[in-house]
Amino acid sequence: MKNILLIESGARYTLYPPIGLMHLGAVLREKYNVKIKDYSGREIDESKIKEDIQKSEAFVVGLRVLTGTHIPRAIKISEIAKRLGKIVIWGGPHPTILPEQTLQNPYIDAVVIGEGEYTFQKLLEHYDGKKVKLEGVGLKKNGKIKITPASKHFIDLDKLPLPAWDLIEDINRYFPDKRQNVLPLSTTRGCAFKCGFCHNSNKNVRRYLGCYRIANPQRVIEEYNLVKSLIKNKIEILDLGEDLHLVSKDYAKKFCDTLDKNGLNIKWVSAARYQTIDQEIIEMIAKKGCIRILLGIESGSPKIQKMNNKIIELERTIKIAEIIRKNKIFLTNTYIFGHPSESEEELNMTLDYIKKIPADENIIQIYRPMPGTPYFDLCIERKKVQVPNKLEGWSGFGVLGNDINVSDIPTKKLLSIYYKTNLVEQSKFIINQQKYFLRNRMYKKFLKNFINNRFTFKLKEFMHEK
Ligand code: B12
Repeated sequence: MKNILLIESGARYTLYPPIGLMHLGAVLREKYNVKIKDYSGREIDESKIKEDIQKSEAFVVGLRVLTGTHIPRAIKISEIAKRLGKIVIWGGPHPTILPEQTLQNPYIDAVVIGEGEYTFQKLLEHYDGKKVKLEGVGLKKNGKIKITPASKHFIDLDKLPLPAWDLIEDINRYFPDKRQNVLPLSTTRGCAFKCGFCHNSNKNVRRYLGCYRIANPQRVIEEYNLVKSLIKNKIEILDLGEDLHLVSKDYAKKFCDTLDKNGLNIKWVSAARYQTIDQEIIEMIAKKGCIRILLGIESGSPKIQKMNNKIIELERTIKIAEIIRKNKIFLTNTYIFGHPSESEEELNMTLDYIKKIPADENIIQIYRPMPGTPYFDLCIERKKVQVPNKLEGWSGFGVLGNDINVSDIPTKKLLSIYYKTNLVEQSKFIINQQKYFLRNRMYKKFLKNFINNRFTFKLKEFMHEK
């Protein structure tokens, strides 16, 4: 069996398990010796990378890459791999959206567009000298870039092997606390909705990743048991805060019943839309361990909501938010300030909304143009962003401190409202969170949060990128 090395280029200040690579590794290990390296949460060190690649004796080095801070790191790793004579293949959100431009980089031989479980296998067989039909990939042939059509191979999440948690090195670093660790799980693919700002609305994502799917909740139990058996500390919370977890009442019921049937009494965090939940669901999930839910509101202006493809009915939303809090589920609402074409009057509607809808936490972000989304096209049309003509040009996208004002609100005003509102909201949140830690005698968490809260995190990220 030949060796392959999968690398999570990651971001300097975000340590997160390489879920996408573990999903791939689980399938590929049937035919290859797979190694996974995760450089997230640390500075990249060129000599260490060189050593890792050499030691792996891999014929292919595959990287998972997001738009933004991942890019310069992934280019550096690819350059090192290429110098060592490896075949370099990129996958993940960025090359999925921009396969051609990614391939213009001299250190990248091929890209996988969208889900990789099936198409990557075929690509590896191709590089292994076999004659195969390539689908869902881009590659260079005689110096020319070729993009193949999408694969028709349907990926049934319930038929996939469990993610290869055993292939990651030093698994315990993702679970550092003795008792209070969070296990992130990915049980969905695609999205049932099509929001203007979201990656899931991209045509390549929809075509090459396919429709919305959610795995049978029984797999959550199996994955939890697997990770539990591999780590030395305890898991306290399951994090299902992916793009869209609680998609329907049927699924919510199935999820809760599965936890029950397996006798798993554990806390969990979810993500949904106001449209997909109601009183019955909330009361049910609260009883079965849901402690926090993330819901997007984004804007208080009916015009912007329509543009977002996310209509929020004010009266119903307030009622739902109240029910969530009454059931002691920590409610996080998210908002975007400065949508494309947003006016000051529309932003003021959002500020009013924030005051009306109860929440334990309001996460407010300035709109950040991300490539391939419907809004990105709108920003180009309105001449608000310049499309980078090289892969390197995407390094600052989505990164704090590189904000581009694409709204109709004067920049000074937008930033001042954004920082002022955030200062109030984040302070309220940190105080609430600290109170919660003290109340529950989580002193270590209290101290850690004191040193490492969102303010200091963002400050570090900002200083690093400057
Ligand atoms: C968990 C998560 C986070 C975590 C961890 C980040 C991380 N390392 O992924 C946190 C909270 C930190 C985060 C932050 C951000 N995130 Co985020 N996040 C996610 C989320 C919800 C799940 C990721 C995941 O595990 N997916 C499950 C796995 C199975 O999917 P996958 O990784 O895509 O892998 C599959 C394929 O892509 C492919 N593949 C992947 N890698 C490779 C490699 C090779 C070699 C091959 C062949 C194939 C391949 O095969 C895999 C299996 O089919 C996704 C949404 C999503 N559904 O993916 C957004 C997402 C990745 N995030 C996104 C964004 C925008 C951000 C932020 C910029 C948000 C912000 N405004 O701050 C930051 C940037 C963080 C950073 N600098 O790293 C976008 C990315 C868009 C883009 N163009 O890159 C996504 C897609 C959300 C969205 N719907 O728009 N995020």
